[in-house]
Amino acid sequence: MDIDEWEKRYSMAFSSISEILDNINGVFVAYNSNVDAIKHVSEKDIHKLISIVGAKAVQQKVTEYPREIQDPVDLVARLVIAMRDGKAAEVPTYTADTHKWLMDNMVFDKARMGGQAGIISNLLSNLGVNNVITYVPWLSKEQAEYFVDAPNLKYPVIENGVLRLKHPHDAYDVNQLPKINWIFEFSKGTKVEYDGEIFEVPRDNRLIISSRPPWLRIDMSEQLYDQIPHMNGMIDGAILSGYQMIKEKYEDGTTYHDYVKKAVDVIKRLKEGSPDMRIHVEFTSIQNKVIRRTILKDIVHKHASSLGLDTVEVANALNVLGHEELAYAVISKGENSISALYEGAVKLLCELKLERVHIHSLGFYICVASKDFPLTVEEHRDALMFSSTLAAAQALHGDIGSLEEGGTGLGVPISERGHDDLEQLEKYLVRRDVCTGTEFEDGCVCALNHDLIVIPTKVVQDPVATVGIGDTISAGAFAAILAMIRKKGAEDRGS
Ligand code: 8BR
Ligand code: GLC
Repeated sequence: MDIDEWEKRYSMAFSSISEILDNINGVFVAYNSNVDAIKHVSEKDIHKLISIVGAKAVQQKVTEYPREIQDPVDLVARLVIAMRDGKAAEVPTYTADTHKWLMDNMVFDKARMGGQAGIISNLLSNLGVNNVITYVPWLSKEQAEYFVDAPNLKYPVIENGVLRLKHPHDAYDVNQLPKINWIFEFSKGTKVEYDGEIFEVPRDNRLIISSRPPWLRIDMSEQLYDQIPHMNGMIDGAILSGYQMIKEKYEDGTTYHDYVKKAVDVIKRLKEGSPDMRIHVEFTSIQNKVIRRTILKDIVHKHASSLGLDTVEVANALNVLGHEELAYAVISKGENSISALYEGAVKLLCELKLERVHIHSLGFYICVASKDFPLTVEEHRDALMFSSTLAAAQALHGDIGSLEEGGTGLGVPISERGHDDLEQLEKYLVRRDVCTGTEFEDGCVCALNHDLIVIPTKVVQDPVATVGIGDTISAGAFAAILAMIRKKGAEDRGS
């Protein structure tokens, strides 16, 4: 299908999903909201940071590839790596000294709602979803201020043993401290030179320094856990994220096993009495491989229905699931990377017993879905086009204040490069007899064991920021899916 035809489909998909979004009763969103301190890193900034900590020390640390920020050299080294590769990454820091050092040596440009759950909650609320029940275990006063002031955004509290839904502004804990992450955004073309090394940033992206204070727990009070079934009638699905914060061991003797069990129990409770409840897990960059593997094998496997991730995250996931070669092929720059991405998506779908895997990349999305999912490939495709439109709006404005503003993404052209990249996948699939070229053309493939949906996406030339676009894509598509399932359910009951 040529780009003009795709553009037409995009408009139709956006308006048809917009019309039915309010079919959704509600969505539960947990666990991670935080404050993002965003700094756009210029050439001057990166050279200043390198000179403060010393170019030789940075070079040494770049080869060691720190997976945790213990001191400023670790931080600058990970920033140099992220800028060199143009890849997104999130690295934890367990010491408050990192934030202090950054405050002493940098000035952030702006502070915004951060955390996958925080960003998604505000997005769904702004899109007008009837009930967005957001939950963060560490709701501080400062954090609460970053939630949009809208009546459809609600926070669960227990009063006299009864579940009540209040706005986060009326539900925070006065004694709770905020979690503040640093986001370093960098732009394509930025030149970096140090200790004999020289490179140019290959694409816009960001590095996240994620603060992990000792009180951070992916958790829920017993009382709230008991009351979850009272929420179920109000929601069609849940979007869960933040599991990356689970630690192997805690100072009080508990371990990741305790928190994984709690996480799974919450999902089971959400599904109690609502077997059709759909659970989307938004994956992210997880440095600790034990935790990464556990999240996939013990939380996502069998419990989640849908998984959203970017290409680096696909490689990371495949890596801990024992598919090192495929993981390597996914991140390689060669022409096989797109077919490896597809094969990786199928592996995740089957091995993790999911209904749907949505991979987003710059220029195209690939989604694989189980054959018994209650939507057609065309409907899946509408969900993807809806989400790509939102992503473009977010890249344009930095935020999406309303469904109407989301629609401004329609004005962003579809990436020709993304459209061309898909040809590699087409050749691969046709060669393997997975589909014919004609079937691939419109992005809807009904393969033997799964459905495959691929779309070229809209890409903004100079994005305001890239942080949070992945969340917008996954949440937008998942909301569209929930709306279509609801609509179908209503039609089936009517007929
Ligand atoms: P993560 O935050 O999960 O890494 O996802 C980022 C996603 O944002 C990418 O997969 C890509 O699809 C999208 N994106 C980026 Br990065 N830059 C974009 C741009 N300029 N326009 C539209 N989408 C973009
Ligand atoms: C992660 C980060 C958070 C950021 C978000 C964007 O959750 O911890 O700081 O806002 O990703 O996707």
